[in-house]
Amino acid sequence: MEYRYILCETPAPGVGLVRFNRPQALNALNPRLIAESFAALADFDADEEIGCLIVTGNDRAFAAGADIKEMAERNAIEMMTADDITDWGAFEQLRKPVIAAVSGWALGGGCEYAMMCDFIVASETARFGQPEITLGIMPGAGGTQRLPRAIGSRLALEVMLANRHLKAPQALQLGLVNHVFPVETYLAETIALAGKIAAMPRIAVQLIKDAVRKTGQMSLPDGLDYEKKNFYLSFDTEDKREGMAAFIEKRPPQWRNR
Ligand code: DAK
Repeated sequence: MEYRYILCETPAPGVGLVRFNRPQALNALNPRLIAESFAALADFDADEEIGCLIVTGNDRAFAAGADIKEMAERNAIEMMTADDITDWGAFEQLRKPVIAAVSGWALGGGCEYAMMCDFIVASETARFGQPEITLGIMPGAGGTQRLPRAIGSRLALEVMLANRHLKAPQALQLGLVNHVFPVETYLAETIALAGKIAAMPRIAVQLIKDAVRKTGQMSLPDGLDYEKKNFYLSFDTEDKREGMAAFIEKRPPQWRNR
């Protein structure tokens, strides 16, 4: 696939970075941009050299939502049948961790995209919001489900009903984002963090991500069962043997990702 609205790079060993690149429209998410970003993430996910993924925008905007100009003339059936903000569920299939590096606007579908990622690193200028109500619609890519789970339903409702924006410091306090850094360094910090994750034994990384993502989908007993199966699986890796041998022999482990 040739990319028009995204850029891809590997800014550090093991790190695959996808950058939204429609700066003149504050990275408004049109169907092609979404499809391109999912395709690029899937490619990095399948790439043996890559251990951790980053999605970012630019300093002014992560993404100011789905493209309003493209949605303006659409009715319900057209939205439903166009299959155009493709299958956001495809994101769930990614096995490797995905970090959103967010600066500036993360509104509507932009906020939802960031929340789909495994976690978020923000710049001091990041602003999160779900302003769909001001357009006469409602969030449709996970906002009503993921935001309440992240910050509680009372505040999430105010964000969605009164178009309240969450600035970076509050997002940090609420646990919506993991870190806030100055705008000059947030991306470098995210890349460093992604590099650290990419240097961990990859099968264990994926088993952990897989188990944690089940938390919202299973009861605690089922989740504990699921965790235990992944835990036992991790004992069948070469990295388990290497990690424990390295500890006992007091030397750094040499991961083989097998
Ligand atoms: N769509 C299209 N263009 C956008 C845009 C958007 N969401 N946001 C900004 N732009 C464009 C502006 O039109 C402007 O273009 P020109 O007029 O220069 O051609 C350019 O980006 C710069 O924007 P502003 O001039 O407005 O910049 P300001 O700094 O003054 O304001 C702002 C920044 C972020 C406060 C403002 O641009 C704004 O309010 N933007 C709209 C935010 C918004 O309402 N977002 C929610 C969109 S609805 C789906 C699931 C989910 C969704 C869709 C489908 N399915 C399951 C199929 C999601 C829906 C949404 O996200």
